[in-house]
Amino acid sequence: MSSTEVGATTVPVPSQSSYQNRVADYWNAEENPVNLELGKIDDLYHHHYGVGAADVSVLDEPDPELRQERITAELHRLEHAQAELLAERLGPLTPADRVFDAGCGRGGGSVVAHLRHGCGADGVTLSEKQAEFANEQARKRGIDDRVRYHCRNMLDTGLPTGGYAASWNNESTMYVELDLLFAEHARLLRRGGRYVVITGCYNDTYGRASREVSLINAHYICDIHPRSAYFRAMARNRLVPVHVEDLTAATIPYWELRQQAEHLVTGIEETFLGAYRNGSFQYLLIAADRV
Ligand code: GPP
Ligand code: MG
Repeated sequence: MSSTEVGATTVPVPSQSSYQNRVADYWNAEENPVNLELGKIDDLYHHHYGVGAADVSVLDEPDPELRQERITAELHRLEHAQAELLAERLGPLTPADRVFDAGCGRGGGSVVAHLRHGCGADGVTLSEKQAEFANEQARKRGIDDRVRYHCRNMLDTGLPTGGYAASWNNESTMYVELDLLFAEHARLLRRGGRYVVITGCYNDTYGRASREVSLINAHYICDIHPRSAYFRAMARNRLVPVHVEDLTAATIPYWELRQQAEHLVTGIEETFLGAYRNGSFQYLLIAADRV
């Protein structure tokens, strides 16, 4: 807690906002089977959705227990494909490089980047529990000297200026103001470094946030930005887009399968499908160069 002068009185300023405390509470308490059961398969715990064609034959598996297992594995395969898609866009990287994972969750994305490129990684999350979990996973894999997780604010990381060859947000930008976020990425990235974001954004061509987008905001306690806001904020913060990909069509099969996974649903599945189908919401990848 620091303090600030207002007139003659001194008002305490908390180091973390009440909103950020509520977000941390959510993720400290979160234990959705759709995240934990998928992660258990290969100890890669993701907090994002999937991309690519789904093998819907898993739904026809006659043995009920095996059917659940096969659906779980198929959803995990699609989420892993999304993580690889992002990691591929970070490169080329070498083991001498470090990367920064903003909103790292239980840590899966940093491990995927490390396994693919050999790079070191720093992940940050507001959740103490997630950071501890992720560090424990890194210890179990024997990569804790290379991949580290910190309970910190992605807007104010305290990590070294210019220390990173690449950085990303995988579905975590909707918790922060984009100008503040991109200023921190621009500070952390070396000149010529690569920034990648995968996000759900609302579609400016639809108008303002739809009912479905508002329901998603309420579900996760977040504030989904319009697509346009990303490009404005990047332009203001030395990040120049080099690749933009609309992944909306590629993520719909994941949601269609997840909707039928009775053992894993969280209740938000219909809303995502409705938002994508009525054109109010898009799943987007943007890669940018730090100039
Ligand atoms: C999913 O994490 C992502 C978010 C919480 C951010 C919101 C994303 C948008 C694209 C709007 P998760 O894997 O923990 O969610 P779930 O528990 O639903 O699988
Ligand atoms: Mg999930």
